[in-house]
Amino acid sequence: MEKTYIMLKPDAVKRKVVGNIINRIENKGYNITTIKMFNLDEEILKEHYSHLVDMPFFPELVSFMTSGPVIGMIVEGDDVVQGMRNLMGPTKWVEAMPGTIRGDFANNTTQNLIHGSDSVANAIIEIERFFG
Ligand code: DAT
Ligand code: MG
Repeated sequence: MEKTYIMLKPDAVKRKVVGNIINRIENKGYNITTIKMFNLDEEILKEHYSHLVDMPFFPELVSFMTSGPVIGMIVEGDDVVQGMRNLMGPTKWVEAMPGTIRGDFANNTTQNLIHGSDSVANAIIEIERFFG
């Protein structure tokens, strides 16, 4: 069964929409097999967002992602990597259609509520990074 790494970001926790987002994942029929709440630091974010460290918004991204706890999950299902990306909606909130998580809740590109692995290969790396 395919696995993906999902992380509910600090805004999802602060806004109390964790239950709503988990409902969507469960309603879709995916299985949450592991879940934990924890805090990120700059070191792990430089790894996790290594493709973005040179972007002008990286300091803002670190500041946001360390502003409160996140909820990390392993989610399993057929084609779950692409399926979760579909449920999330695209990175930019303004491009995310209503009905998607980002489309329904985000009004800012950095504070977009949820992370999901973008490929099966990255899912394996991210699950190892956050769950060891
Ligand atoms: P995704 O989270 O959809 O996989 P990504 O990996 O390109 O997108 O970027 C990781 C996070 O960085 C993204 O969820 C929010 C932030 N980010 C990306 N591009 C941004 C931008 N142009 N301005 C502000 N924040 C951005
Ligand atoms: Mg990404």
